[in-house]
Amino acid sequence: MEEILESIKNIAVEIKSAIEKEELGYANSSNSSGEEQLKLDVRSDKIIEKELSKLKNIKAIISEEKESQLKLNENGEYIICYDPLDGSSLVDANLAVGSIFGVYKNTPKGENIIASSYIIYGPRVEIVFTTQTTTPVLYRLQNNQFIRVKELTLNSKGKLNSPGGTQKDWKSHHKELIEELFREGYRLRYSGGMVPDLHHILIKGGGLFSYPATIKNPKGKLRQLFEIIPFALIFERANGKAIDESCNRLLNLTPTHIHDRSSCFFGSEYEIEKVKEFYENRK
Ligand code: AHM
Ligand code: MG
Repeated sequence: MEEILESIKNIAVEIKSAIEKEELGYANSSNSSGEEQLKLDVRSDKIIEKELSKLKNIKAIISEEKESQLKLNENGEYIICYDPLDGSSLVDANLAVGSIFGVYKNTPKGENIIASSYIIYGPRVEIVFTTQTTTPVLYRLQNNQFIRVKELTLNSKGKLNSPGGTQKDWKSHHKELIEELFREGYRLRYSGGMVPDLHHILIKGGGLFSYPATIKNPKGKLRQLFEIIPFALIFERANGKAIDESCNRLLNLTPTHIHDRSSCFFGSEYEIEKVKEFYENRK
């Protein structure tokens, strides 16, 4: 695991530099979900592929920006699924973006994730890394090296409400859930980047991030292997909870295709109980 963390540190430095120096704009290609790729998506994907290819322990990598898996070492132990630059369309607005990694043993699915990590490129560059048995640790880039800052744990109740998706497409019970949290005094904190929005909740000690199934996107928007399952491990290891609209643990998700999506709710204990109140027996 140390090796993978070291590799993620190198990736963070290289992608940060690409974000600062490289030209924005489209790459004239689209990914397998049919979304137009930005030059920075392609560049970040190449940086991660190059760094992870150096590790003998990696059997294959699966990227949000690639159609299928890329085999690396026949005898490797791990499969790493990653989103190279999540929220890349926010770079032109100079908002924070991130990279997300899930380390899987055998078939990539919720119960096989053994470690996960994300990098946040904001005013500062930081990494959060966790394994199946440890508490997530925050590292910060200072003077060209990453220093360990602290462990991240959530309180049983938070104050932030981070509701994703287009509001006009929300189902009525979802709208009621979000309104109930505001009535209880929760504050709106939504940047449109999954990494900074979830990081915000982790740093402030609690709250709810939701990206529901909507009328337009009946399976939600966010991808199971690259985005949802890695964050589910981080939230559970930080004493939080992570469930889908059927109120099942996101760590029980088994995708049938590598680019499968799911509804998702990440939060501390109190907010996830609220989700259950509004979602149980209603879809
Ligand atoms: P991307 O992987 O194409 O960048 O999309 C994922 C992003 C997430 O970071 C964020 O939570 C979500 O899309 C925001 O979607 P919306 O604008 O519909 O709220
Ligand atoms: Mg993404």
